[in-house]
Amino acid sequence: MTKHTNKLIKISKFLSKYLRHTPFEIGLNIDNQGWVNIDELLFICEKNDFPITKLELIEVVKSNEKKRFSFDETGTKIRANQGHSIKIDLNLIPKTPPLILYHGTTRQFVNSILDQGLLKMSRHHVHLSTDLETAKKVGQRKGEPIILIINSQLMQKNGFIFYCSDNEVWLVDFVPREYLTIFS
Ligand code: HQG
Repeated sequence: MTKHTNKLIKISKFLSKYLRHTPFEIGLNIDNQGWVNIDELLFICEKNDFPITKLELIEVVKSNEKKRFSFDETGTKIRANQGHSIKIDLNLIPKTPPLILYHGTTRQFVNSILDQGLLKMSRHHVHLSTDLETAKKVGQRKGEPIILIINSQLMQKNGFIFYCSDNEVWLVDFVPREYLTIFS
């Protein structure tokens, strides 16, 4: 991995932490829709011994493989597209999901999930994907991956509301166990 790629990954991790979870830890002002002023962010990064240039920030937003971040239409603010644990309102609009969705998890959680259903834990929503590959990658982060199939069509029919973030992550409050099947 080149030094440059390595830096971009570090920036992405830094932004994920502070734009989703702990902005106040470094004194970052975040509005109720998750937006942070870019100049203020760059200033605060510098103050916290993590200097970033505007060009690097633009490159991270553009090249991020999961499109984790967006600039606003004025180009003066940035936010994470999903994954927050702090209370913000992304103004998500309910959307009809595909017939099925996937959730990647780890073997150690499976019994509990099949018992309690899928819970959002510390995030705002349960995160689901349209493709197996993404689910597998998510599951692999914490151990042996297990993929669950969610009968999203039936859930929607039964009144559950689905949202889709700007970076195509499907979101729902809760998935009761009766809508879950183990894929692998
Ligand atoms: C598990 C990454 C026991 C759930 C990814 C997961 C994703 C249960 C963990 C995004 C449970 C929560 C989110 C239950 C759920 N009993 N365990 N009843 N219900 N769980 O990190 O979905 O790279 O909050 O299976 O790509 O893993 O950060 O959620 O393992 O899109 O952009 O509880 O984070 O995106 O873990 O990952 P997380 P997640 P980024």
